[in-house]
Amino acid sequence: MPKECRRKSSKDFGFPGAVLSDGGRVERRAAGRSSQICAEVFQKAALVAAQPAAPALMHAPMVPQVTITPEGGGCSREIQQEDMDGNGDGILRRKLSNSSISSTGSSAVESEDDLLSDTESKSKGLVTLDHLVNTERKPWRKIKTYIRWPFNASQKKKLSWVQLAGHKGNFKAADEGTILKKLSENEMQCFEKLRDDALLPFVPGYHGVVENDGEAFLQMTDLLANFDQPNVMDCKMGVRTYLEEELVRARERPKPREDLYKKMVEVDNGGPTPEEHVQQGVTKPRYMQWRESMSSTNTLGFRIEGIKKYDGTCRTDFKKTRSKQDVIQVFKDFVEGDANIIKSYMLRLKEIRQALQTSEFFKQHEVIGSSLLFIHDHTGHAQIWIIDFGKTTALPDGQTLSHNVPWQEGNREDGYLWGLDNLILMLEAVCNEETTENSLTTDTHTASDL
Ligand code: I3P
Repeated sequence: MPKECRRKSSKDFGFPGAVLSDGGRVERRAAGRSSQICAEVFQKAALVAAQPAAPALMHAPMVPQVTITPEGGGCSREIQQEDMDGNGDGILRRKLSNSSISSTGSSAVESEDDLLSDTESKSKGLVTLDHLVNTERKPWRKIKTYIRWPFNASQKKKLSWVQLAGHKGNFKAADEGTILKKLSENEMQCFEKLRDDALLPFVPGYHGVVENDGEAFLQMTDLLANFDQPNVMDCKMGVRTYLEEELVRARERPKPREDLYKKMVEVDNGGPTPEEHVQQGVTKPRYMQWRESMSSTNTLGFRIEGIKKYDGTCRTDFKKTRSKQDVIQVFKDFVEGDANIIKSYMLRLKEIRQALQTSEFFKQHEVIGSSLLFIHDHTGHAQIWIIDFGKTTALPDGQTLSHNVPWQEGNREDGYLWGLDNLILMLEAVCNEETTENSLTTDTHTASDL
């Protein structure tokens, strides 16, 4: 193993425990407060216990394509499922049935923000970020990850931030080496459970819940703190980016959103259906499914959300980055051809995969909308973290997911492992200049090969 790889272990980072260190403003909340939400989530669906299976081939579309058309006008909703074995001929169509999943109200989404427009969300008083710079020049609006951005040694005191994905206004500056993320009951529960899990070395250090300006936040380790002019990439994992219950909600109470319609049209005017063009709105799951099909989410089980380079340049224009070649090219650009960085990333991904296989948390949760955050700098330091658990939800007691079988509504599978295997194969392709698109599509790697 190259030295460069060996020294980039998770031990490079501290993982503080539960003790809070935020002076008088710190206040721990009783974990019991949030148990109600999960209890309700547990009741929502009859799950199909998935059988372990080898990951699908790279070229096999894994996720059923779900089309939800607006209510009214008698439009039907259909699932079109292509089978996993890559034949491409296993088209299955079935009507979504409300009986396949029950809707019991409260959810991991915690509010109806999933159905609200940006404006509506903002009106709910989301906090704004201290020290956020140049926000008006950022080309993106919805971002998921804020991270502190150390420009150079002499400017270490001066805070700046990177916003790569997620909800604007969800983060705040905090004590040295930490950041505050707006409290999500769901995410808090995940971090609490992760304290004793095999995934602990791969998730941001969690310092508990703090109150700031009357709002509750999760205090977490600043993942960029130990890097010098880092490069950062956010990859959203899984074949599905919305919760099953979001489908149910949209079906029962469709709420076409104009902001999502506009985002869709901006990328592809042909995206909306004629009906959606007329109403100038699309539902949230419809938008999410469209995003999944335009990007590599459906076909590879992950997608690139955003990249911030050491020189300050940002890219979030990956909505149509779908093919293997395109994804590989983005990775090549990201590491600027540095094979050692790629090797470090591959090693870390394999460590993550190993941990996922032994993780009780992973077995027992549907992991939706979580990302892998890639960070490296010019010193060769490279790390990957599992982040964003806002839509990661626990399964009912005794039920587990395999994370590498196709999703069908009701089984809650997320395709996380399948996507991770594809991601590892992509990085191997980047490492190996000789690897071609053709060899990737005929690759028959399985999890045990990795
Ligand atoms: C957003 C992205 C986010 C999602 C957000 C979408 O689309 O899919 O993951 O937030 O929904 O608008 P895009 O990447 O094209 O900007 P959640 O994951 O929290 O659902 P929102 O508009 O309801 O916040």
